[in-house]
Amino acid sequence: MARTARSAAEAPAGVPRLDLDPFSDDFLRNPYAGHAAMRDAGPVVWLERYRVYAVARHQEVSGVLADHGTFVSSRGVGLSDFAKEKPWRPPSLLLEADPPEHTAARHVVTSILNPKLLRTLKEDFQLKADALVAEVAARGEVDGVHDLAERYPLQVFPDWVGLSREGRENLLPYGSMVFNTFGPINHLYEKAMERGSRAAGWIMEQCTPGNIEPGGFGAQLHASAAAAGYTEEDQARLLRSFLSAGVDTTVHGIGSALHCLAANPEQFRLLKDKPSLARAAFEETIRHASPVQTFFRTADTDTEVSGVPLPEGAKVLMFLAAANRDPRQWERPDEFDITRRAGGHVGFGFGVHACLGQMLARLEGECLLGAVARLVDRIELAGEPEIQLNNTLRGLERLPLRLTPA
Ligand code: HEM
Ligand code: OVM
Repeated sequence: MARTARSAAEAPAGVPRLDLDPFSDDFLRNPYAGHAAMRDAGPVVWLERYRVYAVARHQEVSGVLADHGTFVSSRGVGLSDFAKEKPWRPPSLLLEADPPEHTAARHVVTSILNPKLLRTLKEDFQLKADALVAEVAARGEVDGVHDLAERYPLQVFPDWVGLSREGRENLLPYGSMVFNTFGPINHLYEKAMERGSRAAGWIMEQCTPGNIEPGGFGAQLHASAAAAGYTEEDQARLLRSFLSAGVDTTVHGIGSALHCLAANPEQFRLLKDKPSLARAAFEETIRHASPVQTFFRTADTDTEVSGVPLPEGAKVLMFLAAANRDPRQWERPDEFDITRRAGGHVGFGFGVHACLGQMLARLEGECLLGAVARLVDRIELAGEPEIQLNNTLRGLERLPLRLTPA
């Protein structure tokens, strides 16, 4: 090895070192002190435990996201480096790909998933949200996670994709597994694998062209991919992305929104006075709660971030959630304020990999919160919320609520 070359796994000189474990139960339960410690230690820090670099300020997180040529996704967006370890499933053609292959796969999707198509969904999504919220509000004491945050996406999303009615209970365990596998092989990873592997068979079956309802998004995606020359196997892998990323994320987004509104009555009052704030309330939830907390990149060449040199092969952990509460970027970052301008948050990522489903996620959030604004008079916590631990996602397992119908 050349004298000056430093392997990616060695501790670098001059970079602040922290020994916190961002995938421990304690950290995942309350990540905010750890986020602040990383932001304040420097623009780039070294996490001893996993021998990775981390960025937690808004500027550096956005910078790494923007530089997709240096900080690649094709070596995996979790802790594992696909150049050194075999991925646990065939890599995503979207999330775990780089241009030009990634660009081609994005086009397959964006040619059918665009703002115009989404406008055609709005009426149906709103009717379903209104019916569900009216029914649940009449019951009084409910679990905001099970009765609203899970039920709504689990109704509208699989119908939109065109999945079979049977087996939909596999969607959440599969998503939970996928997001846990971006972290280290800890107890969360292992438990999720155990539960999710049973779901994986059903998921892959659903992804096979021909096994899906004609006319739905899934069938359109297959047609779009086939027209672009993708094999049946790759058509299935593209649809797999949507079944991986499309449910747990919105469940956690809606659950966190309900929690924030119950915990901040003055914000709920603002929303009730002006239900058209529903979309802004959901956006602020994504900033404030960041359902997707982290993703990694891998430096594909020797490089630097804000003057800190990084060697080829370095894994960089991007704390989207910490960037979304960086006081260098936001006023009163820890406050949930549905009237703030939350634009510029990185909760849906940024750059070429920015969330492909963000318009659908916003539509779900807007419809559900709009229904709550119009059909619920009071929303109160009726017990302690319980967090659901996941190596990548932040959200609730249980949210005891008392609802008073309007
Ligand atoms: C990508 C968050 C909902 C499909 C992403 C990324 C983030 C994210 C942070 C960027 C990944 C990266 O840079 O490596 C969220 C959040 C959601 C949400 C917070 C809900 C509140 C959805 C939904 C779908 C979806 C509903 C599907 C309908 C995808 C896909 C990608 C992606 C396919 C990969 C895009 C690419 O790599 O080019 N999402 N997402 N997401 N999301 Fe979402
Ligand atoms: C994918 C995928 C999986 C998980 C998350 C995600 C947030 C994408 O298979 O493409 O985006």
